[in-house]
Amino acid sequence: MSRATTDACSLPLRSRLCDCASWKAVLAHRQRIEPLDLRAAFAAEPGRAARCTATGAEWTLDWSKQLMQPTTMALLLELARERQVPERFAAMLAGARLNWTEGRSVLHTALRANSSASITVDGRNVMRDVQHTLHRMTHFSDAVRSGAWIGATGKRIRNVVNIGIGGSDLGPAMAYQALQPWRSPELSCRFVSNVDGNDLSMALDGLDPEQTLFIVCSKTFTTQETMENAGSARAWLVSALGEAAVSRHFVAVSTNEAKVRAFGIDPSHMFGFWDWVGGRYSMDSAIGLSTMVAVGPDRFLELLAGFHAMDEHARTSPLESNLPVLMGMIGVWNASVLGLPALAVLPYEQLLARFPAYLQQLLMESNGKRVDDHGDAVAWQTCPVVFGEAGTNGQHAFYQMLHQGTTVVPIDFICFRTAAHPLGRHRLLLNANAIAQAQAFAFGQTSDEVRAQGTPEPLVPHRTFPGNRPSSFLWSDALTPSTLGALIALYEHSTFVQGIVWGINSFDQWGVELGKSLAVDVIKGLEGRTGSATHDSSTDALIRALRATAP
Ligand code: G6Q
Repeated sequence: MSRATTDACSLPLRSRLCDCASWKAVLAHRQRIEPLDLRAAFAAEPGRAARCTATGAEWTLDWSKQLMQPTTMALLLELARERQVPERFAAMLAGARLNWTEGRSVLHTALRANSSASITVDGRNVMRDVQHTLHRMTHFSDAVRSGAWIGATGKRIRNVVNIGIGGSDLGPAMAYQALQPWRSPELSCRFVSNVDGNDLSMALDGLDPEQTLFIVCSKTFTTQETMENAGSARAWLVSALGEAAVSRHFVAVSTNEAKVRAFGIDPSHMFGFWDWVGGRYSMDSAIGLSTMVAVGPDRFLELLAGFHAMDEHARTSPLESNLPVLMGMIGVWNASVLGLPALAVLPYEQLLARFPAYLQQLLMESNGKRVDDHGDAVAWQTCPVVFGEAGTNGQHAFYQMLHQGTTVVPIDFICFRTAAHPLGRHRLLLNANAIAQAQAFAFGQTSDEVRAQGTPEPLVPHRTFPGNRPSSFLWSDALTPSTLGALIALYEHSTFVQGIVWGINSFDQWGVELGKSLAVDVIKGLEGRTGSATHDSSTDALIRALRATAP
């Protein structure tokens, strides 16, 4: 995206999408090009794959199998321009308060910016704070990895338990799995998030308290699940090693020093971040401490460099070859113009098995919104339902529906040319499956082709594949800390692009609040502290049924 000044945006109010000439042009275009047929599109344009392939930050995107005609993307990019996507992106990088419903800047890009950069929020250069925290994380990680940091009884730390939830869990848990080839064999990490005690019990199973370090990750340090888990973990440790051991076995990642201190963690063992880092955009902040301990500071810096490479690609590339813009506009086309309700993310890489879950939060918490900046209900579909599974497991589970079901589900395939493991033909077979699946989704198999195979007539409809199921194919040479960072930033920024086009705030999450606040009263009910019915009849009946002690 070209450089622009923050002045180009008048925050927070934007024009309504439905008033944009380019949006009307996109809708009119859609009417003209129905029905969309990928076999015909490929036959008519031999260079389609080359035209619809772009590269940046070690990633290549082939979007030729999207349901688009040769002129479609140009119209979508015109829409991106009219919505001021490049200007808004520049404003975000510069610290504008794009998260206007919470009055916050959106500066996760500062977490991986060059140390020499100057990014100012309220007159303070945040890069100094970022570098200071990175330095402290490095020092601490080195100490744990080398054995210089010892537990209360003098033993080395062998197990790290990350306690957090949502943005304070999904990123580190995903990255720990993705970066297994780089993790220290001397240390293992476990992740606890659910308030269900089974989660903590399973994580603690077999651990030696003397060799276990807990990292309590909570921006607010008030989150119910995390505080309950941290309290129980603390009790587990204290029962084995005594109260004095807490300071050697607990550290915190938070913005809330007072609460961290009250929990009994020395603030010198607290790693800070800032209100301009949203939870689901925080795995490259101190929330990534478990990642750094596992893979070491050098690999963590490579991860950050990968994020930054994609930030730079997004900032400097023309829209026509800008991966986050292309992916963002493909998502707008599929969800809001074609009305397709879901997105399947299919990493053909077992190390990315947790990536779909990570993306569910990133995309659905960011853009699962129904009102625009004006407070008006939007008249188009915003965020799709995101789901996925590592290939090839998904093929033997839900692909049947993707191929022949009544709902068309767009797909993102993610692949790597090489594997970190040395196992024979496994990678070749894996990638062959990914390529063939993309082919099958796009082109299907006509009933005439099925007949020509000698299929009995009654079976022909059952063995026919409609095709025209759109997909993008994202690939890189190898999964490394750097390509992982770039991949995450790619989805962060394509999510951003969509939010800007839709005119919604991608950075708040008010939709998670109601259930939390209602739970306060339900807890009282389950504890038997409310007498008469105060809820609807269903809620009251459920409280009576699930009360810990029968009334
Ligand atoms: C993410 C959300 C949310 C948050 C969790 C944990 O963008 O804000 O998922 O990360 O609710 O919050 P704490 O880190 O404050 O415990």
